Formats: sequence, C-alpha cells, structure tokens
Amino acid sequence: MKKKILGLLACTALAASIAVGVSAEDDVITVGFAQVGHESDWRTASTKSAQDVFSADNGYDLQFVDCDNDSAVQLEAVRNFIEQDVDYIIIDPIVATGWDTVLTECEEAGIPVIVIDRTIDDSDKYVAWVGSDFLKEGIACGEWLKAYAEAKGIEEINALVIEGTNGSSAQIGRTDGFKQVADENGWTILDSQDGDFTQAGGQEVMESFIKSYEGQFNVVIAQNDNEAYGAQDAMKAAGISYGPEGDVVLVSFDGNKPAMEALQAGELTAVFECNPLAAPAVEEVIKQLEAGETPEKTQYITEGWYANEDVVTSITIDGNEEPVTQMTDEVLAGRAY
Ligand code: GZL
Repeated sequence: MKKKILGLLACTALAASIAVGVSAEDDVITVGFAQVGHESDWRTASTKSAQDVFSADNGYDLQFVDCDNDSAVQLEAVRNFIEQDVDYIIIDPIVATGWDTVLTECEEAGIPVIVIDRTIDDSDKYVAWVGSDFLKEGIACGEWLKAYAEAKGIEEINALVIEGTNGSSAQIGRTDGFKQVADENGWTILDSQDGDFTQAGGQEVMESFIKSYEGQFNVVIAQNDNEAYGAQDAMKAAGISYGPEGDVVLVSFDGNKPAMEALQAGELTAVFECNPLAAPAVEEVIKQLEAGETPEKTQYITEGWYANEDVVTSITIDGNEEPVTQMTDEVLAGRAY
C-alpha cells in the first residue's frame, strides 16, 4: 500500500505539489510472509513472533501464508505476494534450493526479500538473512557430547540421528556439524533418518531404529524438540531408559519451553537452542530500508547450550569457549519462549 501511494505521488510532480496529504492508512507497510508450515513448537513460536511484530497496531498489514512444508505452495505464495505488490517479502525457505528464479522475479518487481531462519543456498537475491548457525549448533552438540562422555566415563559412542526435514539448512548444518565431531573422535553413527521435524516422524524413525539397533546404541540425537518427544514415546514403549539417569543420552535442538521443562525434569540430557524470535531483527531491517540504509546481509541470532546436569560447564567451538547452562527453575523462568 505504502509503496503504491509513494510511487503514484513520485511519478507526477503536479500531484506532489497539490498533494493534500496521505491518510494515515497509506503509511501501512504491507509484508508478505511465506512461512515453512506448522510442523513444530519452534514454528509456532516463529509465527507468533512475526504476528506480534508485524501487527496493525505497529503499522503493518501482514499477509501470512502457512506453506504446510510444501515447497510448491511456498513458491506460489511468493508469486502471489508479487501480484499483490506488497512492500516487503519474508521467506523462511522449506528447503535451501530452487529459489533463484522466483527471487529474480521479486527483484524485477522491486520488492525487497528478507530470508529468516533457514538459508537459501542457490541465490543471493535477498537483502538480508536473519537466523541461526546450524553448523555451529551441530558442532556444539558434538563437543558437548565429547566432554559429557569424558566426564561420565562413557568410552564408546554409538549414535542414532533423527534428522530434520531433509534438504533444509537446519538439517544439513546440524547433521554435518555433529558428524564432523563424530569423525574427529571415532564415534559410530549407526543410522541417520529423516523425521521431518515432527513428533510423529520422530516416533516412527525411533521405532524403526529400535527394531534394527536395540541394545547397540547409547546416544540419540533428535534434530528438534518434537522429534525428541517422539523418540521418548518410542523408547518408553520399548522399555529403553533415556536421559541423565537412563541408558541412552537423548539430546534435542530448539529449546522451546516444554523441552526446557523436560530437560530440567531429566527427560532430556541436553538441548541446543535455536532461537525462533527473528521478527524483531527483521523489523530493524525493514526500518533501515525505509530510511534508505543498507542492512547487514547476514545476521545471526544469539542462542545457547543447555544441560540437565552441570558436569560440563563449557565447550570450545572454533577456539571460543562457550558456556553450557544447567537448566534450573531460575533459568527456566527467564526463558522468552
Ligand atoms: C530451525 C528451524 C527448524 C526447527 C524445527 O531454525 O527451521 O524447523 O529446528 C522447525 O523445529 O521445524
């Protein structure tokens, strides 16, 4: 809306000289948001963050599309935003490739694109990306496990990995990061399967793993909280104990409140946070663009590493020491999501 009015005024000097002022509603910034879907608690928090920030009270008209984990739907949503001539497009890309054609169309339409969370790996036709370092998350998981195993006297690591949606940068980074540390330490990754970041997917994969590897594994890496819940259900049904007091180390990525509560209760051994609250940083990018400024192209969101016990209080990643925080009532109370 705002772009159209400004465009109209700019193209006729006469209109500019007799403009009687643009009504308040014309200052509304229209934002099209093509969201991955609704597959996980993390996604719910991500969507809420955008709805809270890009609200009518804050001067926005948010055109939100839940793409239900379907890449074809997501591309169509972006093309519809172009048709609507929105002022800005936000994309959380379901998968990392297949984007250059539609981003070229956005560029030709003069609509800035801001990518959040997952990355686009086959095009740079966007003004900024705001999200997490997934490779670092995977490395953090591996480095924590190395220190934890040493502290607990666990001599052999035989791990099973429940991956996120295959082809997503979150799945790629977490898988590659953990594998990098596993290879450095001679660990065995018995299997690695796609659980699609859902609880049902996590349970299904864990049930299959139990059939194939029962008695052989002592670590389960779930690439998000919801998959970890599914793995808990499958292991519970099979009489396999997990968590700090159990036979199997169970870790998760994301760190939504239910997962942090499970961590504190000893239902998880460690959680590697992935912060879903990108919208405030995205709004800063839009404000910079509105002011004619150039935003940073790559903007990482801060996140931390958490454990049930304090046997590992820090890990070293790329030469930098990073804290591992024990989940306590006080830490839990301070969580934003
Ligand atoms: C990661 C995000 C992932 C979460 C999952 O930033 O894209 O997708 O880890 C979510 O919970 O489904």
